[in-house]
Amino acid sequence: MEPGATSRQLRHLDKHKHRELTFLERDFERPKLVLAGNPNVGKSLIFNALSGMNVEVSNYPGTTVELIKGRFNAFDVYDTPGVYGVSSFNDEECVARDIILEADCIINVVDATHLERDLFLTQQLIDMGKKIVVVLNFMDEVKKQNIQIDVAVLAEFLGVEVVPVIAVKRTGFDRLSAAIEMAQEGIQREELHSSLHAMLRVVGSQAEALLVLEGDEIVASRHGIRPSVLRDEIYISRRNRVNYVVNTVCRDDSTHVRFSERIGRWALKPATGIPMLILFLYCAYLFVGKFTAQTVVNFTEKEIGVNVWEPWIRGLITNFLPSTSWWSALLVGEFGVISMTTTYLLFLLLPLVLAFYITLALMEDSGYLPRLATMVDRSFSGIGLNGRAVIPLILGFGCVTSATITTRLLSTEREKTIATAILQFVIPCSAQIAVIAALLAGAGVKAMIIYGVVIVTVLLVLGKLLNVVLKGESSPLLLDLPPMRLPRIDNVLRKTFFRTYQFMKEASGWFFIGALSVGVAQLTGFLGMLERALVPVVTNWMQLPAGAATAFIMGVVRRDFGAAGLYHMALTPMQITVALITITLFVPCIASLMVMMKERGFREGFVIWIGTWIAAFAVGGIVSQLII
Ligand SMILES: Nc1nc2c(ncn2[C@@H]2O[C@H](COP(=O)(O)OP(=O)(O)OP(=O)(O)O)[C@@H](O)[C@H]2O)c(=O)[nH]1
Ligand SMILES: [Mg+2]
Repeated sequence: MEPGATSRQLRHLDKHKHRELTFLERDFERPKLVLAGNPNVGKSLIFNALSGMNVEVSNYPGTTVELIKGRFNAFDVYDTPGVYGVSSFNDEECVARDIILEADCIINVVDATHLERDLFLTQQLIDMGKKIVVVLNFMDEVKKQNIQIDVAVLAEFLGVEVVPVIAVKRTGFDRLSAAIEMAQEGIQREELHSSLHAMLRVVGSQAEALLVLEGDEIVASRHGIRPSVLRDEIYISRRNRVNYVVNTVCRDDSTHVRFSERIGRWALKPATGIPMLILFLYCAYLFVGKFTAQTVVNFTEKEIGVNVWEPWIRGLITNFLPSTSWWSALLVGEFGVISMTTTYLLFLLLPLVLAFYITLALMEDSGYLPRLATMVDRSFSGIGLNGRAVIPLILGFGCVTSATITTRLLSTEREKTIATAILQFVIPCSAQIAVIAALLAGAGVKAMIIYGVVIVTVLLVLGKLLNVVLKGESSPLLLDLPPMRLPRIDNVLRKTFFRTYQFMKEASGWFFIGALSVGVAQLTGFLGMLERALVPVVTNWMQLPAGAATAFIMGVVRRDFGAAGLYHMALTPMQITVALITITLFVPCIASLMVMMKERGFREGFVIWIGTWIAAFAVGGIVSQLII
């Protein structure tokens, strides 16, 4: 059975064969329209327009890491990860390769400002004998940069429809439907004919025949044959053909270096890049840490949550239930499922998560994030990673769960393991940061410094350790730098809205479950028992009040929930430091544990999970013995 969407559909079919069989069979037969192109060329934006869905769009290569399926007219339309060619060198390519092989029609999205780079894939798709439509995107940039492209001649050279569009403005999309109807095989190069025909007889499909000729081991092994050694020869002649086409149809009249390009270069050089990074972090701190976490949250949490919402809902509930009853304790008591959870979710977490995602979207869409990756690349090699890892690690400060998924954009399993472990051990998520920042601000500068030093030390030791223990070494950074652009407000807002919505949706359930279980545990006396069991560790070893055990137990459900539990305890600044270090290093929330198990497998996920328990209590205790 072929991997990719088909096998998933078949599995699905298998699982549900008792019901909806006919519906699924029809579903299975729908023709496949596949969006394919280099990374960061606007595939997902076009996919959203066609399917009416809302997949993530960002100004960095590697935004899409798996297949996404939607509907467009009579087609199943697929968004794919960006690739420079159809081959099997990395995970993204394998995902894209299989769906491209199965495609009935391909929309090849091309960045018109990078024709030389992008048409290589176009020509390969044509050589594969696929029906394609070329979508020439970024025509706004083409105009701005004074590049002249003769679209009609390009279409003639390729032998397929070429549709110029500006995906961000949805200009040119009206021609797309008609072009898809007229999709056809392009002009294949004659020099390939004889070898292709010979291979075609063996493997039965022209597309696969080409890949075998190009030395694709996976496709060759599917047919039980050895891959050919013609790759270099085919690549060179394809490159020559593309250069010839581009030289004929395209004239680049741009003379001056644009300001955005200059900023892009400054961001890369340490002399200018480091001050830019500091300025950026300072602005982010002003916006997230000061304006949102203090001004906004003070208002929403205290004025709305504690002063208005909680008394109101408590009054309402106690109208129906006596205030001393079990029910009212569960609903509006200390860990009230309705009172405390709602205040915490809506009036504390929501503004912070919104602010964080706005900052992140601005970073992504401006093209700054990959530049940051390039700049920090060297310092990451010591912990077995390359600069690419800055993307999941920074995303982790938003939500460790979704960041764990983006570790897929790292090239090797080894790097994915290291980055996942770092995320789960040391990176606090946005909700947790808020509580940590507020508590540390109250505890003073010494507490902040100790906290920072300990966490960074654990990060470095963990990275170094894994770098030594795991076989292999860090791979070089291969990142195509997107141009710096002014972020589009509509995309920033759309992304922020959807991510925040997803986050809140995912978080709320766990918060309610957490509050409910803690509430029940408290009422049944189970909490007291657990606390007593943890007390020797918490009081003797970590020198914290016995109540901190409750916070740690809540942290098993959600780390930030645990941190929030420390909020109302009477702790000395050094106790706060120890408690925060422990809760930061402590087990990830259940949602991210699930995602980690899914991404890294049960065994590895479980080892990391147990590791966080040990590290949290060991490091917390050692620090406590040293400073309290
Ligand atoms: N100026 C301009 N920007 C565009 C255009 N089309 C896409 N973009 C921007 O290009 C970036 C990449 O868009 P995506 O849709 O995420 O690209 P993708 O091909 O799906 O990228 P990967 O999933 O990483 O392969 C985003 O910042 C878009 O806003 C366009 O026509 N003009
Ligand atoms: Mg994409």
